[in-house]
Amino acid sequence: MITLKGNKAMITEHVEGLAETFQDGKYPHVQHIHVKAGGNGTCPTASADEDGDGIVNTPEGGAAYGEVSTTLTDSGDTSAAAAVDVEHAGIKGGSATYERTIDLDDKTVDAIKNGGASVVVHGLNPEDLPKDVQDAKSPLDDSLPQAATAPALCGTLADSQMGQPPKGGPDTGGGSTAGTDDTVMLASGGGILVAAGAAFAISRKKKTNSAH
Ligand SMILES: [Cu+2]
Repeated sequence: MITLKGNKAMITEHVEGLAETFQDGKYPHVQHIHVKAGGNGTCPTASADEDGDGIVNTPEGGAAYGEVSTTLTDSGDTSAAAAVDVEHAGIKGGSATYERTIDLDDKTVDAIKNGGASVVVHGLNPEDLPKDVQDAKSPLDDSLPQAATAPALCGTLADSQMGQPPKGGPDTGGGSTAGTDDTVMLASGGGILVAAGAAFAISRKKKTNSAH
């Protein structure tokens, strides 16, 4: 949930069920607000897997959710320049609560109001992936494995009345498809706009397990 007052955004987020560990530490899940030019941000479904390797990687997902506009880091830089800063990843480990108040640029604020903004949490568990997919480098940063930057959760933000969470909730079963039909679109007064979205796991092409 993001509460907007002008360009100030109070972000509260809870995630669970993501990959827990990476090497010896907590898995760094980078996360962003993505902005789709022209609005109509959505979350990719498994059909976005153009190269057929079994996962939706970040460029493949971009057709649905657009480019990184804001990086939801744990501290410091929140610009797109910090997109793959795993050291300051906003989510560390499989379950976490993220709370931070940051300033957004005008483009991002407009996109949130216009339905063009989605929150994407990245980082799949390599052990869930086929060997060749495990070994592939990230298309964003070849010092990182592809799994680290592939999207794991995605939710499109929509206007929501104060205190009204989106209807429904994340599918607790494996292999759910991305969707935005759980959001509510209601005007709110007083200059505060609450944008909320429940994120859905981006399913693997083959529903062999709960990929997150
Ligand atoms: Cu992202």
